[in-house]
Amino acid sequence: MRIKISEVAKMEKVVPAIERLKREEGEILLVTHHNPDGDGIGSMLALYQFLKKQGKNVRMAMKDDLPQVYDFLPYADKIEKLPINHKFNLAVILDAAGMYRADAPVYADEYLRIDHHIGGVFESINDYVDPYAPSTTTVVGRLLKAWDENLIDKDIATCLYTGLITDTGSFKHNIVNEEAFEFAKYLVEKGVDPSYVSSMVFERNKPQTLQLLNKVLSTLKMYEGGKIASLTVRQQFLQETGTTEEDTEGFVNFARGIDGVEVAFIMIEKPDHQTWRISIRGKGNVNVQKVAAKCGGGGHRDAAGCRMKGSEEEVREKLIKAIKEEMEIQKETVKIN
Ligand SMILES: [Mn+2]
Repeated sequence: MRIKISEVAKMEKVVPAIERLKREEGEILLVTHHNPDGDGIGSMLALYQFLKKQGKNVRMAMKDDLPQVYDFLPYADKIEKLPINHKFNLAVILDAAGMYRADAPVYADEYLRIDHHIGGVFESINDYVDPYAPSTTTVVGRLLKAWDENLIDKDIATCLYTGLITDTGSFKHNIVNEEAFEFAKYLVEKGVDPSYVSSMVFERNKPQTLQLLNKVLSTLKMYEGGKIASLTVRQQFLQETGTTEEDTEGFVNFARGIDGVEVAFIMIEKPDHQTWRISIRGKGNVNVQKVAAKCGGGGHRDAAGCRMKGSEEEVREKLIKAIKEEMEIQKETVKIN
């Protein structure tokens, strides 16, 4: 099911999330998930600027450092580090299945979730979550438009657009719908320069990142007659090339892009040598959100992730087993239909 732009346009003007933010006279903290991406950061920065214009007392924070590719975004230098040893009146978690995804304590009287992930934690009756939205910035965009469209300027639009292109893989993923393009058009009308944003986000690789990619591509393994592809990032690769986990962003797409591959994943070894961060990508046939959920993670139909403990071989085997199970379920569903 895809949400039609006409349905969005009809969205009621009284939105609980907006009403809650309007009412808040105290201190507001905006946060996003750890290992932050363009959608989480873009959502936070856009809402921050808008709330400032509304005269609100607002701050932003996240657990990790700002990935360098987002340093061009307006007000990115204002993002603080979690945890903040202070109790806020209201804390808003953006682009995450719950406050727990901040991966650090967040102290507030009340919590609010604005997001587009499937399922997740109910933080308050004012939560605004739409799993059919192409990005959290699309959800934030709807809120800001319904609140006061005139306050959306080029800076806010640029932050919203960044989330839109990063979460949709530049309009390539299954989550892309009519609203994604309508929203992009709207943001360009507000002054966004699409070519500038794309080159800032996607074309600032360091030579070392390509050296790392070279090593990671050599770990490619194929399973199930070429339907599953895996890549591995070992700590040793990062050390040898002087890179960090952040530099592996997008690598999984090389495996996803192989002809015949239905599910691709990348396993990234953490410094403790026993924890792995896994990103799983699908092409529409297999629901990778369900695969990630089996391993304690979450995400979307075509892009999901989880964390697992164990040796490289153990973790890879568990993942392949979970993917094969989901492929079987898919086959059964096709037969019934
Ligand atoms: Mn997102």
